[in-house]
Amino acid sequence: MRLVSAAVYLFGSALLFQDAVAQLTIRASGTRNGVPIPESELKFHRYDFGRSRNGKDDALLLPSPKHRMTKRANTQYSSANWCGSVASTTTSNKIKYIEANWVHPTCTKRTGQSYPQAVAVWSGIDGDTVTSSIIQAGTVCKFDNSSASARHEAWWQWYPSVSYGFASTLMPVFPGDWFNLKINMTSDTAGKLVITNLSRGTAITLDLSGGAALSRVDAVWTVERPIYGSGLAGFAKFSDIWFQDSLAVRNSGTNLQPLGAKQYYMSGLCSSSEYGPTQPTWLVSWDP
Ligand SMILES: *[C@@H]1O[C@H](CO)[C@@H](O)[C@H](O)[C@H]1NC(C)=O
Ligand SMILES: *[C@@H]1O[C@H](CO)[C@@H](O)[C@H](O)[C@H]1NC(C)=O
Ligand SMILES: CC(=O)N[C@H]1CO[C@H](CO)[C@@H](O)[C@@H]1O
Repeated sequence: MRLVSAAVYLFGSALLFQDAVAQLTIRASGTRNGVPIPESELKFHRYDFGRSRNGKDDALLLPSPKHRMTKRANTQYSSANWCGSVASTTTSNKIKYIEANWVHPTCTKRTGQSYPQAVAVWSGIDGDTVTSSIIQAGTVCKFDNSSASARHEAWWQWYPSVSYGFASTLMPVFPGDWFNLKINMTSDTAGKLVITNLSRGTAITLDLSGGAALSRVDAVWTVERPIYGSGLAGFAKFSDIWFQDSLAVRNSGTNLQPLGAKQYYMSGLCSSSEYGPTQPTWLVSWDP
C-alpha cells in the first residue's frame, strides 16, 4: 500500500484548486496478473480534465426514430456532453456501491472538430442531479492538436479535486480492452476504487478519504465529451462502446435498478440505448 499525498502530485502554480484537494488522501496498491506491483511503480500524474458533470439542458424528449432499433424504449434526454445511462436515488437511501464493465473503443479523428478531440468512458457516483462533487474513473482516447494517432489512458477523479491519469506502463489501455470498475463507499467522503483492465490483467486499488462530500444519489455509466482547459474537447468518432453487467447498490442493500434508467444523448453526435431485459447492457454509439 503506497500512501500518496495528493499534494505531492499537485506541482506547479496552476493548482489553485479547492481545499478539497489538499484533504484528499490517496492510498494506492495494485496487481499485474495477480502479482503485486512494486510501490515504486504506483505513480499517477495530474490529468487535465476539467469538470465532468452533466451539461444537460433538462429537455425531456421522446425517443426519436434512429437508424438503429433500440431494444428498450427508455426515456431519452439531451445532454451537451454525456451519452449514457443514469439511475438516481434519494439521500434517504444512498448509493454505497457501483460497478461497471465497458469496452474501450477505437477512436478516429472527426473532420471539422477542433483539437484536442477526445472521448471519455467512465462510471461513477453523482454528477447528474447533483453536480458539486463526483467520484469517477474510466478510460479516454485523445487526439492532441492534429496528431495522427490517439492516446489511450485510464484516469480517475474525485471532483472538485483534480483528475489523475495512470501511466500506460501502470495501466495499459488499448482499443478493445474490457475494463471493470468497482467503487465501494464507506461514507460520503471515503471509499475504495478498483479499476481493472480485464483484458490485460492489471488492477489498481485506491483507498480514498477526505474527498468532497458526495450526495451519492446518481449512478452514472456514460461516455463523455470531456472538457480540457476552458472548453469542451472536439468529439472524436468512436467504435461502439458497450457497458454490461453494471449495477449500483444502495445502503438498504437493494439494487438501484439500472434497467429503465434514463438515457442521455448528444444531438447529432451520439446516443445510448439499453438492451435487456435480464441483464442491463448499454450501447453507446456514434451518430454519423
Ligand atoms: C497544441 O495546442 C496547444 C494549445 O493551443 C499548443 O500550446 C501546442 O503548442 C500545440 N501543439 C502542437 C504540437 O501543435
Ligand atoms: C464494500 O466494503 C465493505 C467494507 O469493507 C465490504 O464489507 C463489502 O463486502 C464491500 N462490498 C462490495 C460489493 O465489494
Ligand atoms: C503493464 C502491464 O500491466 N502489462 C501487462 C498487461 O497484460 C499482459 C497480459 O496479461 C501482461 O503480460 C503485461 O505484463
